Amino acid sequence: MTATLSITRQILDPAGKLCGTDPELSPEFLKELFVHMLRVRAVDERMLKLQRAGRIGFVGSMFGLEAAMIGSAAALEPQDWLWSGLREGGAALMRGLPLSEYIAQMYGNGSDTAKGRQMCNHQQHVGTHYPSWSSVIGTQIPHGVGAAYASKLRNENAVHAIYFGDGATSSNGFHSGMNFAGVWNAPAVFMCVDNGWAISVPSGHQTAGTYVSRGDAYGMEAHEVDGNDVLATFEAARLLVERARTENKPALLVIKTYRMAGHSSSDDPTRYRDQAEVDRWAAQDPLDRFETYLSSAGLLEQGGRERIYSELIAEIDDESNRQERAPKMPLRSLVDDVYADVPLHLRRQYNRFLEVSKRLGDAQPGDGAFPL
Ligand SMILES: Cc1ncc(C[n+]2csc(CCOP(=O)(O)OP(=O)(O)O)c2C)c(N)n1
Ligand SMILES: [Mg+2]
Repeated sequence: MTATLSITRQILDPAGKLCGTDPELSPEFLKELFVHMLRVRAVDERMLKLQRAGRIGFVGSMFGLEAAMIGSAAALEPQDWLWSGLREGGAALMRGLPLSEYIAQMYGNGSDTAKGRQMCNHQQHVGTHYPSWSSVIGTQIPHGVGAAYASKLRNENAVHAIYFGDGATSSNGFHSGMNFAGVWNAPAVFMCVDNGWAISVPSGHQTAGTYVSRGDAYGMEAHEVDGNDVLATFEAARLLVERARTENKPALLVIKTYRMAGHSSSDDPTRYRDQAEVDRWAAQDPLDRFETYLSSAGLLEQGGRERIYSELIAEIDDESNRQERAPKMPLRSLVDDVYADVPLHLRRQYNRFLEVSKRLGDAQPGDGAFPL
């Protein structure tokens, strides 16, 4: 029987002071973590503004979750996989999803690698092992476990980090995925991002027990960390990821944090939660906490955060402008990729659609080349 790992719930207290063992990470790595966290916030802020301005369709906010996603995903190696729940786009950017592809997907334009077939804000990236994710809660969990088992059989030395929210712990996928991972000893780390809410359902309503106790139920080690503490989250994820890699031991990490904004750009959280609760969590802001720590360690100069933030915003604005001007996806992509020869009923539908788009002035140059 392997010994339980020694994992601390908190390393930085909400005031940014060291309260656990210093993980002694290099100054470069610490600064990188901070920039990645700031990028998440900057992307979030800009995408929400674009959505409010009617330029893009939908945004699932990452506000408040910066330490949870960056800290945990920073523990992954390039050969590892990240199976997204709903809000790990910022972690994907850190792992190499190009900002241009991220924003192209937001616009669903001609550069979108999903060809506009996914819902807005549902990115994917082959190069960094970031599979396209589904809005259907919990479906990524058994997919990730199956892929983790395949990696084990192929000796790929890859760990699969499977992200999901507190709400997803009530899905079939969660239970069957955890069970198979335990039975198969799959190299999977289950990242349960408990952000307080599943749309309007508080996280305390998903189970009469605790999330961390679910590990026991499926024969795997489980820990809870303060998800607003990037150092504690990173350290915990690092230990569990390395054990999964070296011993094929799955594990559950409950990352306790708070979704500061609405569930999505379509939600109004003031209808179901108190401002006092939001204010309590604002006082634990993961970026403020880490900024204080870095400043006191002499790793961030005065005004450093503002400087980095405005550089990130400039880069995002520049890319958003480019993607807004990019050509649209050709209409014929509607009937591409499924049949070698487009069948008659789809040709008819396509031709009717082409007529409508011509009438509305939406047809792109070249679209007319395809009436069949
Ligand atoms: C199977 C299924 N049921 C319901 C929904 C509607 N739905 C979308 S997101 C969501 C809540 C998800 O909460 P959680 O897992 O905590 O993730 P979070 O949004 O907090 O990141 C629900 C119920 C869905 N998409 N899929
Ligand atoms: Mg949630």
